[in-house]
Amino acid sequence: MPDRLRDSPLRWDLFCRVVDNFGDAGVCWRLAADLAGRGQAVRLLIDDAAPLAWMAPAGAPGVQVVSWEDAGTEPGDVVIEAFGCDPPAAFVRALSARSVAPVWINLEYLSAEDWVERSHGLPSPQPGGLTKWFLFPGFTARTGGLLREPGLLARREAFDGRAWLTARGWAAAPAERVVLLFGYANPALPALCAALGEAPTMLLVPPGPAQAALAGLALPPALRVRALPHVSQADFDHLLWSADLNVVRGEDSLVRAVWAGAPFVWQAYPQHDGVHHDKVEALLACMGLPVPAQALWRAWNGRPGAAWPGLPGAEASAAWRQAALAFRAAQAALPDLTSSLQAFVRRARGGSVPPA
Ligand code: TRH
Repeated sequence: MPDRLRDSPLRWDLFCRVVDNFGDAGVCWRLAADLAGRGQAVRLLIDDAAPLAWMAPAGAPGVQVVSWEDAGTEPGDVVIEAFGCDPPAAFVRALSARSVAPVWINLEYLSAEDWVERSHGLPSPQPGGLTKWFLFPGFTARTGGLLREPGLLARREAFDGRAWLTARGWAAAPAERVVLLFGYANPALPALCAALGEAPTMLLVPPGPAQAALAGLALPPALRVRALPHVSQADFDHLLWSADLNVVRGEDSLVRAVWAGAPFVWQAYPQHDGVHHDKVEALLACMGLPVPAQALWRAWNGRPGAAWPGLPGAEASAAWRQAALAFRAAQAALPDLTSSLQAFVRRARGGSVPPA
């Protein structure tokens, strides 16, 4: 393909359906803004734009937020449906009416499980002679990688968390460690609070089940809870960069905790059949965490039979910090998700991906 064609900006239609929580909007907004930051023209078609009011109050140049009703029937060059959200039927019919069919991608959920590598890049034939491609984010070179905007790690490196917290009016005392708690409802919360209260701690808690539950708990004197308002995604990153320990959940905050480079505990989105425990084990298997940190992850995720282990001691904590930095470095050495998507689209438009 001539370079001129390969490098010209494309029009991307990114469909997002907000199912629950904030991850659907959060992942899609980050991808939309990252694509636009790389010169692409993006329509983010979202069925409930309400979370964007606090997540991205300033919007982003190059991203147009559109409701599903206004999707129209003139698709761009690339159509991404996030998490199998099924774009409107009239829009899908219009895909095959274009002289060059758009590249149609289903961007799937993040998981470290083995099957992701096998499923990444698989085509699925669709009516009208179209192909839908299944692309997966992930933690290995045989997946699409993680969202990582250009310059992110340099910005993180130059960031002074304590100064930022003070400027926001959330200053930590010099002796206090800073912990961010973003989680689902969790019966282990009292045990975590007791463990955190063994040393001076400022616990930053965004709105949600943890914030609500903490209001009714008797807390140890050394544990100071700060209930936060919703902040923008950029400031959510700043919170993660300011903390000595991050407790995160879902998909997007997991990825951002990786880039923060501090020890973190991940709570998987709980599923009734318990499959989230497999996701936790798969991620643990590639993170190289010391055993006490692994035990904490399992207990925080309510793994059957996992007794509450307390927080890792000094030696394990130091090993945990090293492991967090090593994992970040390993992930940063892989292509980021947006670059992977762009490379895939270039290959698809050039006819060099395997046919369905
Ligand atoms: O909200 P989540 O639990 O979202 C989840 C997961 O994505 C899960 O896999 C999916 O199945 C479910 O949604 C439907 O956690 P997550 O993924 O970390 O998304 C939170 C987003 O909210 C993230 O982009 C950060 C953003 N955020 C802010 O920007 N500001 C805030 O103040 C807070 C609390 C969050």
